[in-house]
Amino acid sequence: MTHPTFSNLRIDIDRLLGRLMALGQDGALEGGGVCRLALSDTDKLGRDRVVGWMKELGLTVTVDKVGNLKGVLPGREDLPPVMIGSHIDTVATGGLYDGNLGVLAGLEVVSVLKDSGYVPLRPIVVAAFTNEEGSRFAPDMMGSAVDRGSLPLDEALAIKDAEGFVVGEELARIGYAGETDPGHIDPYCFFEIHVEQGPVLEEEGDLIGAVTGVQGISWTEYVIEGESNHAGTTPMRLRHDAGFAAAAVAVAARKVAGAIGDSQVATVGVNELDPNLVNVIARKARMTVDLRNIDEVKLQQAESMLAAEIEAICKAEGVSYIARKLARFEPVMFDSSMVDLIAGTAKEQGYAVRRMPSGAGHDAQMFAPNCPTAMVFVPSKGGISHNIEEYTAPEELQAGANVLLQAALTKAEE
Ligand code: HGY
Ligand code: MN
Ligand code: MN
Ligand code: MN
Repeated sequence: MTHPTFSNLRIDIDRLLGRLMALGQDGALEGGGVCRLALSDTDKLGRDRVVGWMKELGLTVTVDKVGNLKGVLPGREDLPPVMIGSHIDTVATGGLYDGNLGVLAGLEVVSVLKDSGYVPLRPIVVAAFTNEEGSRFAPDMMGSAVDRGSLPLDEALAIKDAEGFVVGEELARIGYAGETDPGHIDPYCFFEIHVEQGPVLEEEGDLIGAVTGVQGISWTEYVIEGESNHAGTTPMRLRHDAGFAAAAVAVAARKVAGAIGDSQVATVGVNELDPNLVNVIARKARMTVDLRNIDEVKLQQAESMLAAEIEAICKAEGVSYIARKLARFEPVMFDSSMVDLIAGTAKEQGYAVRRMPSGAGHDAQMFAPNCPTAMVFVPSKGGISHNIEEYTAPEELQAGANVLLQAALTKAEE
């Protein structure tokens, strides 16, 4: 499986940890963790730092029109490159590893090549995609979706956050409205290493996940309009309570997940009431529902079941609602030969490996329809992520990055 010329190469875990901790300073939260929302001032700090490292490594750096960063290390021949990518934006209660590991492990691969003097046949590209999280600007995976053509650039640049800030203007404000056309590099193949963000590897005692595919994602925002009124004087029969309707929708989403079963998940992550006062019946509720399933047909079933529930809830309460689709990605399966490569490389290095789907969305899912794509998972302590307690042990990071190194160099010699 591995090539004699590079099978002895290994990553430097102290250097990788050093970069992870340094990047974790950009948007560091008081009690630990990181808040580096896409296109915020802290995202700029992180971008500046990563671009600095790319330049130190002698990479040719490009910033495209949606702010995707790419650093190119030439190969022996000018062939379609092996791309290693992920994201450095985080959710507001983010950890040190989600996304960041994927970009910094890519830089670590480049550092190992620089140290060893080994030049692979194909160029290596390290990419950091804009707004993978989608917490501030929906949809998620925005930069990689634009890069792969599944989201039009102009549409992305016009998207607003809840406060009315616009993607294109925020990119310019932080100095990352690049000149290059997104998607200017079509990779030979794509790798993403990522923390699992779930409990499976830890519970099963496996060290490496050879990811088989990524769940489909359906994000919908509901703005429910009722009638504000006095909490004490308004008889129950006369209420049009947007807050109650929103709560009933959350219960319905949970019910739908139970009815569909298997890998179906449903989350109400946003639920804002207006005027949000103890003695006022809410006139308005803005909420979101995140539905996911690895099976597209079941995901569609979940969407239509929930739609029927919401229609009935709002009718019964005498409130109106507007639904707005924030994101919709179909499930993807990764190229089986790439999954085999990850599993085989991990086994060769003596790591317990399991094939598994990803519950979280990833930039890799945007590349899967275009080119052979693989993901390497490493365990998340307690299955925790999107939480400041997110943690993966150094030896686990080291194992995952070494599997990435060997797998990426194997492809770079094809
Ligand atoms: O929502 C997700 O799964 C990813 O973290 N954007
Ligand atoms: Mn991520
Ligand atoms: Mn995430
Ligand atoms: Mn990802």
